[in-house]
Amino acid sequence: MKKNKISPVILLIFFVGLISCEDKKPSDLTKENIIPKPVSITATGEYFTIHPETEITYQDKWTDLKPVSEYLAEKLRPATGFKLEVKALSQLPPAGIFLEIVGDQIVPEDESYEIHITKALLKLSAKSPAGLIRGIQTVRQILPAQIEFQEKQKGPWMIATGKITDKPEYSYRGAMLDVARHFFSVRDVKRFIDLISYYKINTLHLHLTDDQGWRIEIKSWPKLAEYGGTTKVGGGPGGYYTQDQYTEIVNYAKMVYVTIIPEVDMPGHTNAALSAYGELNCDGKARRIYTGKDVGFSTLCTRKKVTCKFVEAVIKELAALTPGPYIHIGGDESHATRKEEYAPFINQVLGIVKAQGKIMIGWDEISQANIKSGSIAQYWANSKNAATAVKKGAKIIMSPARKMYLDMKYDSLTRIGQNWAAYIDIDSSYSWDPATFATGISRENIIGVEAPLWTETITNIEDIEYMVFPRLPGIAEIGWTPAKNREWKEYRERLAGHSEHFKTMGVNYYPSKLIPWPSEKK
Ligand code: TNX
Repeated sequence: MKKNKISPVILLIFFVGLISCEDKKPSDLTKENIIPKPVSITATGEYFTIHPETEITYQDKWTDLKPVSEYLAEKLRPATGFKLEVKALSQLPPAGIFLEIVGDQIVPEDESYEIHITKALLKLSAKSPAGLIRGIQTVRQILPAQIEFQEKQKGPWMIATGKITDKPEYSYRGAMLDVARHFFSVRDVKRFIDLISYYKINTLHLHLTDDQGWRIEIKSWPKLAEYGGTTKVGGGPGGYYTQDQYTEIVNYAKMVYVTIIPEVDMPGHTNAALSAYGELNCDGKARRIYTGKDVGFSTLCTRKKVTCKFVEAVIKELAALTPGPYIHIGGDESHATRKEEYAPFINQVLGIVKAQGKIMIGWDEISQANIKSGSIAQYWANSKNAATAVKKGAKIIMSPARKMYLDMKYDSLTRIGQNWAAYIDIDSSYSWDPATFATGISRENIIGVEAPLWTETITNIEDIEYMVFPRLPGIAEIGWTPAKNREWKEYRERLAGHSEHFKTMGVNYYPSKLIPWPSEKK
């Protein structure tokens, strides 16, 4: 009798078929597209899987880890559809996801972290909750991009095994949003925080006042917001944050260890205040509300007593709303201020900020004043100013306009934005080193980098995203990854891999031709 034998060839085809029909399994952790690039990654060639029964546990002796663990669970629940229970434990579990603080005490400013991934356990260790939050962003990036969808997806949810060790180069990694030229809702600002924190940005500077609008309620000077906040560039309704709404933003940012820095720009860029209170003008007459785009025409009357009272009241209320260490006082483009009055005014403001227990930040022009160690100058245009600030002992935030300004067009065809500093495509935005950029400013003088988004031409969150992405991930990497570990050609590939994440997060991004996006985006 002839046996019914299956030919080995058919068997082989069957198995190959089986393998290729299987979902793609990650096996090499070093191949993941992580931005900013971590310090070191080693791969062990297997994979960890998040299951319906996976629990997120944390060391029970640190109550601060509960909200951090909940944050991770909330990020993973929608797409997985799993329960992902969060529990405190006294010791390392055999399986699941575990968050721990290494050492006997929390070191709040230390953002380093380690992720140890084995088949059964994903262990995230750091010296602070902030470090754990940064590590969580890495975990999100090494999961399939579908994890960012808000509806349940098929999965599976696998992560390649191995170890990631990471820490930031600069302690200050910021983004700035101008909510004065156009006003953006609390919801928009929260979305902005979600997106920047995904790339380990840890500071959000809000440009709260300018000629076109005053956007923060000041209870002792109520017309600032009520009148000064009525409109915006181009006219139409403006808006402002009540102190409660502002606190909502501060608390939302705190959850992801992002510090909010409020900026009230003075003595220039103050037409909104000058329209709300006539007495702040030297001639005592209230200015008309302004809806244009010019700069440099307005000034507080710096020699009046009432101006000093105004500054004191505003800084006092702002400081009370600000758990972070910094208050930004602007100080840029004060072309309408008498030259001999500018520096004494900034000196006075510095005293007021200090009296509130805060550190003063100002744009690089403040180097003309008696700033000393403890103050921070934000370099945007004039490297001589910044170098002077360094000589006076101040630290520097690097925001050179021709590299960092997110309102600059990508190229001449960009529909929105400006081009006075440069056209900035992704290569130019990425390929530079803050520590060697300007003479007189070296690594030890720099606390970090910040990318400002001015909004004269930007009116809604879709346009914000279009200007911010995909430049911001590169800027975040400049702040996080040492210059010697960064290389444009390699970065370009990694960024291409992030288009998946942009899509699942619903980010409206500019598909620069310089990036080898996966084919459908070309
Ligand atoms: C310069 S940067 C400004 C802003 C404008 C921006 C537009 C700085 C300190 N001042 O007032 O919005 O250019 O790109």
